[in-house]
Amino acid sequence: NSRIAVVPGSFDPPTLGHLDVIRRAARLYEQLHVLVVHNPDKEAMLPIAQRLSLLEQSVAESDIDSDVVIASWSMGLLVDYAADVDAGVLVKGIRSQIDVAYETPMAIVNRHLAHVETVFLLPDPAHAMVSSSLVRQVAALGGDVSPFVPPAVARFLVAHDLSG
Ligand code: COD
Repeated sequence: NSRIAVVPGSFDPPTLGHLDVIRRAARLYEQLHVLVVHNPDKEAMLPIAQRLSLLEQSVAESDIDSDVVIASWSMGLLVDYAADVDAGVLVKGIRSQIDVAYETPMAIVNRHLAHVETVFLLPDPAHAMVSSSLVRQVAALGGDVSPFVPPAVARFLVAHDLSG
């Protein structure tokens, strides 16, 4: 179903760049699934349950008012989740040539595996340089992450002594 889309990511932690992609994808599709996927290539800062809770709060506190489901997936292929919820589209944000190089083979494999199309959204220039890894680094070194993350994430990082 091309009216149902999945926005997958590590969201460790969610950033304003993520929220921008979610906001714009929510305007394009009737139903959006924001999916926290464990990325085995990256060492995690936050447990999956915490990322889910921060995404819930961030979307609830934002101006996004459409049908957004927040879930996690560790049972196998991303396209298996898409099939479960009848989603025909994956939405990814593209910040740079590095993202293009990383995402292109995955998009092609996913189309072969399940006829799922991947749609790439270009970032809002205001948030184009923001990444979870940059936020983790600033937080670890005691910097102020509030310009880069939704208020709920900034509050959490400060409260847990992970920032500021
Ligand atoms: N502006 C715009 N977009 C952004 C920004 C920003 N500032 N920051 C991040 N994004 C985009 C990213 O490009 C990405 O599309 C999405 O937001 C999530 O980003 P991250 O960093 O949270 O997540 P990643 O890059 O670690 O994503 C990991 C996935 C698990 C989504 C990825 O590895 C994946 O699709 N895996 C599929 C597993 C699978 O089924 N494999 C087999 C077939 S390929």
